[in-house]
Formats: sequence, structure tokens, C-alpha cells
Amino acid sequence: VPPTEKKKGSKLFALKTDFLKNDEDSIQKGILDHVEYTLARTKYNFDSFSAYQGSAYTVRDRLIERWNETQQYYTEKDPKRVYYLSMEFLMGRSLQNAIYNMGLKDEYHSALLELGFELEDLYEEEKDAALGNGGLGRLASCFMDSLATLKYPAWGYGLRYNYGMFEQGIYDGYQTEVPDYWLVAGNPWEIERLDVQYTVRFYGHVTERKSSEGNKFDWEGGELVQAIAYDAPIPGYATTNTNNIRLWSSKPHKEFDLDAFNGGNYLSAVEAKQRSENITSVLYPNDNTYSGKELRLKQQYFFVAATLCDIIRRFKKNHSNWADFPNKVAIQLNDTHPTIGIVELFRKLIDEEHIQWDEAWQIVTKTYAYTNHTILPEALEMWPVSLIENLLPRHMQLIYGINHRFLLQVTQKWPGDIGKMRSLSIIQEGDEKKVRMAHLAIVGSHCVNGVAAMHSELVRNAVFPDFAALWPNKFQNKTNGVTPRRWIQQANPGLSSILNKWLKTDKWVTQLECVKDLKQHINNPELIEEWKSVKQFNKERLADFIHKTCGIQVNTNALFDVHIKRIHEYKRQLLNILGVIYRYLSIKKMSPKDRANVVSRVVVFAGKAAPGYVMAKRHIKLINSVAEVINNDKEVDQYLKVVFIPNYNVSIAQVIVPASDINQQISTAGTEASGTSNMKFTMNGSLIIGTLDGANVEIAEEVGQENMFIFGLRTHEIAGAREKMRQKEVVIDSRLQEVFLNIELGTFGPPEIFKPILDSLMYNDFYLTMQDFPLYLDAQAEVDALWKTQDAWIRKSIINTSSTYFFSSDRAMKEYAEEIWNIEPCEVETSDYRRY
Ligand code: 73E
Repeated sequence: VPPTEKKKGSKLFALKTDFLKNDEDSIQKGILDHVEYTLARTKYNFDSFSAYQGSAYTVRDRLIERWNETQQYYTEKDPKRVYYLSMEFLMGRSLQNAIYNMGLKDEYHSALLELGFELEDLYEEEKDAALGNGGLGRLASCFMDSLATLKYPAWGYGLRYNYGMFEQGIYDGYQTEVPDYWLVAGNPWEIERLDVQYTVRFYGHVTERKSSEGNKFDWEGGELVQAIAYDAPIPGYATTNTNNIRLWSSKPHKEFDLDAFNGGNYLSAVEAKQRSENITSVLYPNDNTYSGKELRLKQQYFFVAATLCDIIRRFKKNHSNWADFPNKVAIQLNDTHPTIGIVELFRKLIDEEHIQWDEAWQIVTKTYAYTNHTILPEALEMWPVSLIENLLPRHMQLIYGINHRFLLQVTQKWPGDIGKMRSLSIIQEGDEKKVRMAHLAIVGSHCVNGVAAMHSELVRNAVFPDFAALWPNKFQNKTNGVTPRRWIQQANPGLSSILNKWLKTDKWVTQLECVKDLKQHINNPELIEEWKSVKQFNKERLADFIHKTCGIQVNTNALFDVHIKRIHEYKRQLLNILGVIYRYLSIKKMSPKDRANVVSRVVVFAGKAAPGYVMAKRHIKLINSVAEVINNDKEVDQYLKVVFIPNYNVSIAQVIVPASDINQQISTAGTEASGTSNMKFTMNGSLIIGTLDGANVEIAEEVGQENMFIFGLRTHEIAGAREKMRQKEVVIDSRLQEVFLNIELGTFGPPEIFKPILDSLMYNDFYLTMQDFPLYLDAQAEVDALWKTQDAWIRKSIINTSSTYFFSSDRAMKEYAEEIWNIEPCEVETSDYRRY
């Protein structure tokens, strides 16, 4: 080595520990540099949005350092990694999260103050990243936060949609949808990786070639599309470990169809190219429903094809023996959406790596695990065979082969039982043959899990009992969780201070089991006073937000009753609004003396309906029409307000959840797989009024039913109740009849608008709203009664918060890591992560 080279190397080595500094001056200089050199604006005069951007870029710089260090460390140590494959990541905002997780809140706060900005105001400048519909997408993001915090070597993979979840407007009470082109102002949180690109094929044909080691299959022709990687660094809390979410964006492939060009069809050739960019254009806005569109299947395949190229490339850097693959790689399927990835890995092993069928299948099933999130029949994915045959001809051949061998196993277990074959088959026979993606996912995975204890029971015993009989050890439960960083520490600073003070530590941020110690102080009047005032502060913050967004003034001494989630018949926002109507009619009829005993309420709704879900949109209209009448009725002014907050998203949830006194989790028993907002509310000391459904059951076990308002039909009673309804044996509660009558008489606007809603109840009340109605009113009466004894209420609120350890996504991720993935933490060896 020539001396000059040596010298160069040593300088590089010295620079290796030369990280960005986190003192105020360094942060300020970073912000000003980015305003000037990244945004190309003058650093002597810039607005809040530029200040946000400049700050975001300085945070990004620090994230990149940690990201590089972490990934280099993982490469060196080569631990087994987990890849979380999800078509949705509902990330929300990133600035506050990154600053808190890196432990730089105070530094950024004072650095910005001297530049003339409040850090907290800058958070508001950021647009939410809404690449998801609801619970399933937000769960993926909470899991990513916990994986990084627990130092697990994990990557998320997903799609970089140009249009995220639509923006909801409310006009004349109706939902409108505006496309969410969230990247207009740029996205400081992503790193474009033009050096990471893969080619993905669609359509084409399969040719069989004779060869000495058996026949080979070549998938050729068709259309080629490029996948480009975009990375979002995910900082763990109080650690250098920084994981990654890699999102794929589709771009035209460079290969150009010369025939079309020479034929003088230049413009149409360009158009054909442009179409490939459509693949990652838009997030499908359906929660809990399957839409059998070809473009959606294209998204799914594009996603897994690029992802597997990437995973395999990384594996091959260190390994040449394919038998090691499942020892180094675990892949988790977030619902069936990425299930075609099972077939894609199998295809690569067989057609590209020339591994024998049985060995290849072993590798596949040891690698994959599948999480089921819903048992609603309308959400189960079943792609027509004809569609797959056309789009992915080789995959369809392999699915038939996989199914053939699987059915041999079925006949071994149940010889001659055609019924079992038919019900278990991956292919559903009929006029149109279909591929049951859930069956494919179960057959191709070593583990299948549900997302709450009750849901996992239903998955095992009600939905897939024959699979469970065939493979009893494959089925597990992994109750969902949410991250206390975002949902307590960031969303509720007042509560965080209380926890820090009374627990004498902030360890709860990563060890939520600490919060149980709060129970010792349950009767301490000082704690009760502090608890009240924090709730009051949060309610005032929400009241300001409501005033700003809806123009409605609400009384912050009222009970805040909150129902926020996707609008869906099974979630029964209808039950809530019918109850509100009853409450309104009751107040109207009361004497002034009786009114003095009425508990004032602010009923808050928020949530989006899928654009094509006509009934759900009608429910939104009903809620808004009822709100309009009630909010303009002077007589009930002090007692009742109804608010529909438009465009519900993660950042709005962060304002609503800490301000709620009760929250509604009132799905028909057996329909909500888990629910996750129930966990966020409980952490924030809001009491649940709810059915024994999903994770509510486990929350009741931890918190105690006496500290919640549980009502309604149980899961095992649902079938009987439906039968009763079909037999027309249901007697409609007289209070509900009065509500119906008022809707029909036009109290809330032209009755014909709401006729389809009432008809749906009268002719087929599938979600049993009418049978649960009286029980719901009773539960609401209990709420009112308890509210009148404020100290008793506050104690229950404290008990709720202090019983939430189990619902931390840290607990969930530990369970997945130990019981499904078999991975271990891999802590980056480094100096203090804050690096002064
Ligand atoms: O109960 C929730 C659950 O808490 C469930 O409805 C939701 O997943 C949450 C997280 O486990 C869910 N979303 C979907 N299926 N289940 C879904 C289905 C198709 C498209 C988009 C989302």
C-alpha cells in the first residue's frame, strides 16, 4: 500500500466516529444550512413551513447516521432478520416521533426558540403519511416502532402510493373524497434509492423445456415494470438501532417496444409505458373488504416480487446454502394481501435456483407466517383463477401443483372424504374458479395467528376448523398492541408528566409494566386532582380543534363520548347515533327540574367510509343531520352536542384520544377481530363502553369489568339472535320505536334519505343493532350515573391506565419474535445514542 493511500485510509477511519453534534448551535446551524442549501431559500427570512422542513432535514441527517450504523452492524453480525410485509403502513407524522425517540426534544425546542419558532407549532406543519386504511395499517407502524425500540433486526416492506388515504370532506352532511397527493411538498422522511431497482414481470407465457434434470419452465414475454426503493428510517426509542421501512414505487422499464415505435406509434408506446407507473398510484381505500380488481392484484405481486429480490440479494451476500434461508429470514404476512409472495419465493427456488420441489416447499413454509385480521366474509380474498392465469401464468401452474400435493395430505388424514377436500382446497370450484388466498397462506406458512384471544379462537374453531385439525400446532394467538411512545408519551404530555412523577421514573416508556405501580396512589387526592386537570387540559385542546375545524363550541365540563374508527355497519356507529337521538328526545321531554340532573355530553364521531360503501355513507349523513338539529336546538344547548370531525387520521387521533372520557367499542360480538383504538383509549384513561368483542375481552380481564361499561349480546348468542330476527320474533324496544318514528316524521331532515337505513334494520338487521339497543341504553345510563361521582370516575380512569401493560406493542413484538420468528435482539454497539 503506497503511503499516501494509507494516510487517506486513516483519515477516513478517524472520521468514522465524527457524528453530527446535538447541541443547540449545531442543530441551529443544520436547520439554517438546510433552509439555504436544501430548500434554496434565504436563511434570514423563512416561514414556519420552511422551519419545519429545515428541522426535518436535520433530523433526517441524524437518522441516516444511525440507519447506516445499524445496517452495517447487522451486516457484520448477520443475525436472523424478520421482514414484515404489509400493503399498508399508517405512519402519520414523523418529526415529533423522531425527535422524541432520539431523545432530542429539549435540544430542538430551545434551538428553535432562538430562531423564533415553537417546536410544537412546527409539528402541525407536517402532513400525515396515510398509506393505510385503519387498524391494520396503523398496527404495522406500531409494530415497526416496537421492533426498533426492542433492537430486533427487522425491516418493513410496503408500497409507496402516490395517493394515500383520500381526504374526507363533509358537505351538506355527506362525505366527499379528495385525492391525497401527499408528496406535493416533498417528503423529507424518505431516502430515494435509485441504486436499488428490480424488474417485475406481468402477463406473458410459460414455455416448458426438456432438460436432463427434469423439465424446466421459463416465464417469458409480457410487460416489464421497474420497482424503485424508497426507505423510511424507523428510530427505536433511546437506542442507536434504527430500522427501515422500504417502500416500492413503480416506474417504466427502460426496455422499449421497438415495433410500436417503428410502426409510428410513438405516442401510444409512451402511454403504455406510463401505465406501469399506475401500479403504485393509489391506495385502495377499502377497509375490511376485498375488491377483486386486477390493478390490486398487480400491486400485490409487484410488491412481493420486488421485496423477494431484495431479501434474497441480502441473503446471498453472506450465504450460498439455501437450507440456511429459514434460519436467516422470517417473513410475516400482514393479512393475505402479500400471500402471492409464498408462490413467488417458491417459483424462484424452483425455476431460478433449480431446487427440488419438496426441498423448496420446506424452505418456503419454514420462512413464512401469516396473520389473519378479519373473519368478515366480504374481506376474504379470492382471486379468479382466470385473472391469475393471465397476469401470472407460472404462479397459477405452481398453485395447482401446491394444491395437488396438499390435497394428497388431506386424503391421507380423511380418506375418501370429498367434502373435506372441497372445503380445504386452495381452489374453490364453481362457475368461476377462485384461489382462496387464506387457504394458500395457511398451507404455505408454518404459523397462522389471530390478533386477539377471541378472534384466534374463532379463526381456529369457526373459520378454519379442518385446517386446525390437520395442523393443530400451526395456530396461535398474538393479541395486538400499540406503541406507548406515540400514544402516551407524544400524544399526552400531561399524562406522561404524571407517570414520571408518581412512578419516579420514565422507564414506563419502554417498560409499560411499570404503570401498574400507579394503583398504589389511587386514593391520593393530589394524584386525583392532577389527573383531572390533565384531562381538562386535553379536553380544551380538543375543544379548540373542534372549534377550528367544525365551528362548533363545546362545553369542556361535559362528558366527552368518543366513537372514532372506519365507518362500517359492523362497527355500529348506527347504534350510537340512534342512542343519541333517544337521549335528545328524552331531554326535550323533561321538565326543567329533571333537566338539572342531565349529564352534559359532547358526542364525537370521526371516521371515513369506503367511497363505494353506500350504506356507510348514509350513516355519515344521518350522524351529521342529527348533529345539525341538536346543535341548533337552544333547548338542549347545555346538555348535548354532536360533532363529526372530518378527515379522521393518525394526527387527529393523537388529539382526540387523550381528551376522551368514554370511548365506544360497540361492534357486534364476533365481528371486530381485535380493535386497537380501544387499547389507546385505555392507556389514556378513557373508559370503554363496549361489547365483549375482540380485544375488549382481554381489556376487561386486565382492567376489570367493573371499570368499564360492558353490555350486549355475546358471541355465542349471535347465531340464536339472528335466527330470532329471521323468525320475526324480535320485539322492537318502545324507545327505539320512538326514535324510528321521529326519523320517519322528518325531525332530522327528509325521511326518504334515511329510509334505506331503517329498511335495512327492519328487513335484515344482520348486525343486531335492534336487539342490542336496550342493553346499550342501560349501559349509557350507568355511564351517566358514574359521571356524577367524579372521584369514583377518576379512580376508574386511573385503573384503566395502570392496567395497560399487556396492550403495548412491545409485548406483542416480543411474543412474535420468540414464538413465531425465532429472532433475537441485536443491539448496535455504540457510544451514547444522543452523542454529545
Ligand atoms: O379489528 C381490526 C384489527 O384491530 C381489524 O378489523 C383490522 O385489523 C386490525 C389490526 O389487527 C382489519 N383491517 C382489515 N382486516 N382487518 C383490512 C382488510 C382488507 C383491506 C384493508 C384492511
